[in-house]
Amino acid sequence: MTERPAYADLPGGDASGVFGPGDALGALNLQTPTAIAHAATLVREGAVFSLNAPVDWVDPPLFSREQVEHHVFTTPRGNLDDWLDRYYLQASSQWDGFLHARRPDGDFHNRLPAAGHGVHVWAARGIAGRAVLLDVGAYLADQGRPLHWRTRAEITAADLEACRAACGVEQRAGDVLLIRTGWASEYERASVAERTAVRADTTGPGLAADDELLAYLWDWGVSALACDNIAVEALPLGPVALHPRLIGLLGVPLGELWWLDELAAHCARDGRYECLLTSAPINLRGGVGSPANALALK
Ligand code: UVW
Repeated sequence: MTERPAYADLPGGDASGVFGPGDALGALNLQTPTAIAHAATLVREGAVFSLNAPVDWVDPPLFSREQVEHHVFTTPRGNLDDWLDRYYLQASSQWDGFLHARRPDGDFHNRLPAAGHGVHVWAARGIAGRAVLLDVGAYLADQGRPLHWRTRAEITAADLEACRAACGVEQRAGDVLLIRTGWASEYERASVAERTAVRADTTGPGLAADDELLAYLWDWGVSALACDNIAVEALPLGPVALHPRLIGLLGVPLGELWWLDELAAHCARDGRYECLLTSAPINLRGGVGSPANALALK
């Protein structure tokens, strides 16, 4: 791979063409065989963590989605089979694909037509590599700046860097960055009334949508980013949102609503905030998003 330009050298923060004119993998290109082989060396105990909340976990569903319905039927040979009605692919732990958010100028990532994208492109290769877990919620609480899951707060590049340094974990190109805000833990504990209130008002903490944040992620070489909150970025959105720039301009897949608690607890216990991560996006031609199907291994 040719040398990747620094964020400051990307015109307008646009990574179009960096990985080639027809490329639909974006930052996933940084998950090179060398990076993946290194990530495999991080599996030392055989501990496996599912990072997937249940399909029907968010209840009532957000953003005018309807609740999934699971049906089971008996086949003519007497076996059981099942199907889902109203299975919104982005309703629980999921990836936003490159069709989910356009660039600020309305094009899709790398200026490809819609037909050039789709989660099937990612499914064909899979997502794998070293993941770094930053438990920013715990870190900021220790600093006397706790996040509240129903209050808007911006997590800055400086916060991420301070948390990373405190964890003693290095940056490597190709890393999948996992950011725990604590939102998912609070949602898991919430009453029906509190969950219903979330559907009406999704206000909550998330990443700041500014150039420092974009530069931090790009210059690190983050190949994908997943958080335990609703939309990665702070809600409600500010005047300039992160999605069009992270997905549309930089080509970084965004994971939302990931379940990171057991992994975070394990990292806190052994002091190792890195692991092997695998994720198998659904092989859906033209898919806009995908269930995460993500595992962390240590
Ligand atoms: C935004 O697009 C801001 O959020 P989501 O990915 O959850 O739809």
